[in-house]
Amino acid sequence: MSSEESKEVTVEKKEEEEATTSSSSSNKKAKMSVPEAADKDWPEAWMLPTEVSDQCATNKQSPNVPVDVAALRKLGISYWKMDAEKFSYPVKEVPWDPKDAQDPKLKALRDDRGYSYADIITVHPDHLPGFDDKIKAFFEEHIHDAEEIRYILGGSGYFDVRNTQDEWIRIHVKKGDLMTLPEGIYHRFTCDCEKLCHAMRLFKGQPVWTPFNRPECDEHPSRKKYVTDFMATAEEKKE
Ligand code: KMT
Ligand code: NI
Repeated sequence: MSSEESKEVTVEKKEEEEATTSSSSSNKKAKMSVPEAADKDWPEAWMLPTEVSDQCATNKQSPNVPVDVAALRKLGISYWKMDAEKFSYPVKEVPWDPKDAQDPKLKALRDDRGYSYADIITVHPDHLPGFDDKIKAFFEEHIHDAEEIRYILGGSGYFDVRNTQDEWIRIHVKKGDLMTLPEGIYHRFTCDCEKLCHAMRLFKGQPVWTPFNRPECDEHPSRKKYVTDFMATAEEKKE
């Protein structure tokens, strides 16, 4: 079974099913995890050149060096395709209250993964106070001590992540993309040339957005955890 298929199976263990003696179907209801998107639906990703002069430009190498979904998964990235067309969202709401539960897939994903907090912001000169400074801060290479979860409701942008060779991968996120970056991964964000990114930020528990910039964060426990969880295994798999 491919890793993609295995992600789509129910998470309830067989033993738990066997332990259910009652024939009542409600007792047997399996807890479903919301399946990640098929590889073909993931955002486009490519290698950046070592030097980038305009952070908002695509900055593809010539010829382009695409990065496949397997490589993104290995770095600990997850991705769900959402229906952002069907539901309406405010330009800004901090925190966001999903009135009548709204999108059932989003609700299921939040319940499933414990994303109890959500807010909505719009990265645009007219909607984000201190746009220029914020954009600079987003583009500083950093980590967080928690997962970074972003659902793009409109517009687009680039998340750059470091691969195990410490090279930059650029991921082009657009409307309908819900992507998670694992705790401790080196990353940065920038708008693309459209300079508009309407996004929901999700979090488990009380949100902490503090970035820890490189290189000061090299010894941070979250960085060490990331290295153990994702870089060591990637090295081992190469052997
Ligand atoms: C981040 O972490 O860089 C951001 O929150 C950017 C705005 S959300 C797309
Ligand atoms: Ni970040």
